[in-house]
Amino acid sequence: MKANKIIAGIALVGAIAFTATGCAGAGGGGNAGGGSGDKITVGFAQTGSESGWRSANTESMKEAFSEANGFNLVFNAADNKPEAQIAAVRSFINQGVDAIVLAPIVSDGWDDVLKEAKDANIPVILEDRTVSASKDLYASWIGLDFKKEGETAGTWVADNFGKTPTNLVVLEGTTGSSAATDRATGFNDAIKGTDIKVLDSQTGNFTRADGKTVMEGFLQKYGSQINLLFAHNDDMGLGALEAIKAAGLKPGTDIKIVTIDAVKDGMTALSNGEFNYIVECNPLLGEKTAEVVKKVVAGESVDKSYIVEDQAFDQEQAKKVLDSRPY
Ligand code: GYE
Repeated sequence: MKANKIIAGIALVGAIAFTATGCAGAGGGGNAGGGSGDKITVGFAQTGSESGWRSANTESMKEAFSEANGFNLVFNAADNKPEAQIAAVRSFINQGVDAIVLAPIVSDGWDDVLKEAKDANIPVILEDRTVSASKDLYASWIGLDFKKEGETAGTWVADNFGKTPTNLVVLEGTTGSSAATDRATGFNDAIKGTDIKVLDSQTGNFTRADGKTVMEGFLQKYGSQINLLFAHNDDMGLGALEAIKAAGLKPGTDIKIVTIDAVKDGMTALSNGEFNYIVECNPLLGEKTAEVVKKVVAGESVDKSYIVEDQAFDQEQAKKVLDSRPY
């Protein structure tokens, strides 16, 4: 499926636009095991439940991989512990599932277990984030262009604040995750050569609690020198909001805030003037992933990657679409 545009304001799961790249074979498969009649048994190794984005993603996956849709889903959430996630994938291999869907917490460290899956003839489909392992160790990736998301955020910041000296702090996502690494790269490229100075940049692990704690530290250290916050997701920005308010400053005014995801709480903060800009990251990947898994298991060819198109919102745009947001 090829599509280059997303219709603004769409509220339906089925209306997500994808761009697909590189055609690849099905990468193994065959309805080898699972022992559940003609249903496809899928082991899904989710990261954990760190954010609003993650909740929406899990829900979308569970809905798509339902029994009514012909699946028997074995769900695991690894609490953002990479070793636990590797163990979950290994256990799926031992159970002889028909396919494994993996939302990798971090990019590195997957080579061995992906080889084990391949040797067992169990196809692996990546969802959300990517891995650094060789592309022939997985059949397909359904995800997002994180670098472009970072670039979009950085370009907005550069356009609006790049010509006056501006002090920026950054709340990074999970260290070693492709989402955090690529968003940082895209953002840093976009603000290069501007008057924006990065005072500090630390991980808040994509969570509200850590976003708050790390922002408290930034405020203690730099106080009102901070003009701007870039948070790699809404949740860390929302945690930071609390820290900023507690410090007697006005979020969105005294400290401008740019985030990524566009989940309901983030979009509400944007509509209320407490955030200034959000780049969307669409979590509704379930339907497309289920479609790809079915094809791979049936031995049909699929593209090597399916990338969801994201939008971006300023405060006025957020007000217009807030009520129609599906997550
Ligand atoms: O932005 C964040 C979540 O990998 C795209 O993970 C995902 C990121 C998302 O925890 O909120």
